[in-house]
Amino acid sequence: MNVTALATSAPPRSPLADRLVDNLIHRIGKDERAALPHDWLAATILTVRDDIIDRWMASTRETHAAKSKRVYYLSLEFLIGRLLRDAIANLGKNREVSQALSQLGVDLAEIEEIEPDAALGNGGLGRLAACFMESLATLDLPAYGYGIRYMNGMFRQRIDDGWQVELPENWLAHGNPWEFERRESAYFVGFGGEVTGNDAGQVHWKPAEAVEAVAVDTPVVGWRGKRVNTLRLWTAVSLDPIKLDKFNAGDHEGALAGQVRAESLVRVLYPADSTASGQELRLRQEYFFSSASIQDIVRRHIQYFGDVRTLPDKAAIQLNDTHPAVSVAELMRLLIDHHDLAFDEAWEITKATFGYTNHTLLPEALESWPLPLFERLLPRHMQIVYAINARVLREARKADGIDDEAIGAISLIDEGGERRVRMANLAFAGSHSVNGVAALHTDLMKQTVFADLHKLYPARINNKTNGITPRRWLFECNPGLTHLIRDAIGEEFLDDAAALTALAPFAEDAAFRERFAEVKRANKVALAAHIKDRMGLRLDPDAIFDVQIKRIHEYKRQLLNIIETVALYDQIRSHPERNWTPRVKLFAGKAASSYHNAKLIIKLANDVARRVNGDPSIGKLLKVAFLPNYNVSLAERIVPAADLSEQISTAGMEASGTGNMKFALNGALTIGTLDGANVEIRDHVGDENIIIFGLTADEVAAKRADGYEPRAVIEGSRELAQAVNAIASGVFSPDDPNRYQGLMAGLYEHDWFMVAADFDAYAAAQRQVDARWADRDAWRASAIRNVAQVGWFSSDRTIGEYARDIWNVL
Ligand code: 26Q
Repeated sequence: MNVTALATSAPPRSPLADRLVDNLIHRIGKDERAALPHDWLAATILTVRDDIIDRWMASTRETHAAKSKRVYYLSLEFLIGRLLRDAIANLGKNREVSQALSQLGVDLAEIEEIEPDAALGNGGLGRLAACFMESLATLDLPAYGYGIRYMNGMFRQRIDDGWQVELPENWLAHGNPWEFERRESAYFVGFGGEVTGNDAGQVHWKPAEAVEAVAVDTPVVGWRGKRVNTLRLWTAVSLDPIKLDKFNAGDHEGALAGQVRAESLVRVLYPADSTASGQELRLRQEYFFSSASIQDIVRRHIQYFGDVRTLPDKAAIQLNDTHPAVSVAELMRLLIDHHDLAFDEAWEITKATFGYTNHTLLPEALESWPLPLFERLLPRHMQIVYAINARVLREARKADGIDDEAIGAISLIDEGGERRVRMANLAFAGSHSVNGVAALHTDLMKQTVFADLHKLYPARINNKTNGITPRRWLFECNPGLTHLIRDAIGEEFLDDAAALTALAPFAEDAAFRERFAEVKRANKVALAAHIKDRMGLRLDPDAIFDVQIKRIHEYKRQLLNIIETVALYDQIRSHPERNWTPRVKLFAGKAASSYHNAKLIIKLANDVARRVNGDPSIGKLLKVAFLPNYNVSLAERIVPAADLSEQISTAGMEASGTGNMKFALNGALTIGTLDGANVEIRDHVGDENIIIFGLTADEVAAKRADGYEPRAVIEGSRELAQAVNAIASGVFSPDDPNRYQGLMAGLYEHDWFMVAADFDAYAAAQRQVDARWADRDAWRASAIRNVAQVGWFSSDRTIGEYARDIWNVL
């Protein structure tokens, strides 16, 4: 080698860099010079995936050898987001991968950014399923997630002139290197048709149509790569392949009709949250994935253990809300019709196998299906539901203190008006455990929706307060804070989030507070740069970043926040001489496409933003932004940069909330009502480190019962009346002055969500926030105490409780 060659040669490549290039060439078909960022992303995923596969197979072998009980998490939603950073971090290969890529002139952070955000879910329930999958692998529990491989996930949101526009999402456009199609794991799923019986009492269901469900597997890596579990998502294939006779006769559409029909099952996620949209296709989706999953579980059990009667000893199936509740009838069908068990024995096995998690008490979100639809689509399951109902109602008749009214509430069939199948009652009856997702929510389940079922089966309802994975929601999204914590208290918290309590004394350490503030400021600067880049809006990183990001829903009360923002704007203009605290109000979230008021609230946030941001008399004191297309990746940017977390639902309506936990873990203070998990967050961080306001759930119920009169409340509050009237009269919508008249009239006329009732308390709490912010040391100390005290809200803790109390796998 001559001197010139020596001088210009690149540093030697690591073995990993060589593997990356090898994958780029042989699996992507590009050389280094031709590779685009997407090619590098795919090559990196394939390279990391190779390491994962070895552990994946080892995990499966171990489970098999130990004859372990398996956990099955059935969910119509898995909001997993991007997977590369998570996989690299959990394998502990951050430095190795980024160095190898940089030897190839590629920036890891840049390619991570172009990975599509897998949004196979709407919101909290779907994200919870994703956190649970990660914690199951972390706790080394053999577990499978079962769901649907939607071709189009949650819609992309564009904001056009302030209005939400829904665009199709296309996460599979560049292929998906994470997934493995398993053609051999395929099942028939039938719909409709007829049920016949013979003299021996055997029942035969002959469906009118059928599709094939094919498994597509994605590995889920636990912390430190200990275990790799499987997320098995079903896709649909037509049973009659392309009809060549039709195709040759020129009927191209007819030839493909079967595949198109099958594909419609997995085409798109229902973009509804907290409402049950009663479309037939939704019920078809629910049965499609339930049937395939239950068939797969039973097949695996027989293969490994031989006898279907030992199923509850070796399988625990958790129903994520009622969306998979038809699984109860499906397992009964398989046990009775295919495995020749008697009803009673099948019923005991079924109950011992299933657990059901409830995520909402909102009546409009409780799933029920018109009986004629259910019967037409699933005639055999309808018979089984009737048989289950007969059994449950017999037990109810025998029990003490259950009157006719209670019988009506316990029945799986709603007889009030058009008859409907109640999926929550089916799930409740078919499970040995029914859990709520926060302490308050579980109490309310016992008192309201499930009061009579609870009386009949008093040992069934239990609480499992939600959690979040600290890997994604601290280590990966906030490396600055993670390093700071590690410097202060060592590494134990990396494996046990509860060990974060060791950070508490550092709230009293002035030097630590200073470093903590620097980390937060850097996160705010980064978010501000992102917003400047995307929206052209300049934000002051020294202002309070006050954040409300979640699905847009009236019960979550974005409207309360916006009205208070308007009131504050008014106050600042009227009293510019006062010592106002600079604030940035950040909103993000999607509205269900059919939810008129939610979409109007998005428009209002944008109208207020335009007006406030363009008012020179306000300057830096107040800025408002609605960030488009909220998703997991955007949350990962926003959460670490927040100072104040808005958790302001009408008390009794938010089952838990999990965003509240993410913010507290990243050192934001919560302003919130005593709703959902806020109650337990307060218990952990202490009253002095959270700002609680407003009516309690009991007070809300009492006010409703007493006849609430919002008009009097609005007229009794000058600030509120002024803000509401300004919005109603078109101050923020000069192009269409009547735009918000209806929305504001709703507040005067009924105010279902008690915005007016809580307004003054909320506004006062916000001024308390200002006062606290003024004492920056005290604020930072509170923020540090939040970080220190919310390790309990790790999904590892939650999954540990499910494993011990419900699944019996610990
Ligand atoms: C039902 C039928 C038809 C179409 C759609 C639906 C549907 C889909 C999704 C109904 C509800 C959902 C989602 C509910 C949800 O996300 N609930 C949230 O669950 C979180 C995890 O437990 C809680 O923290 C939140 O409080 C709760 O709102």
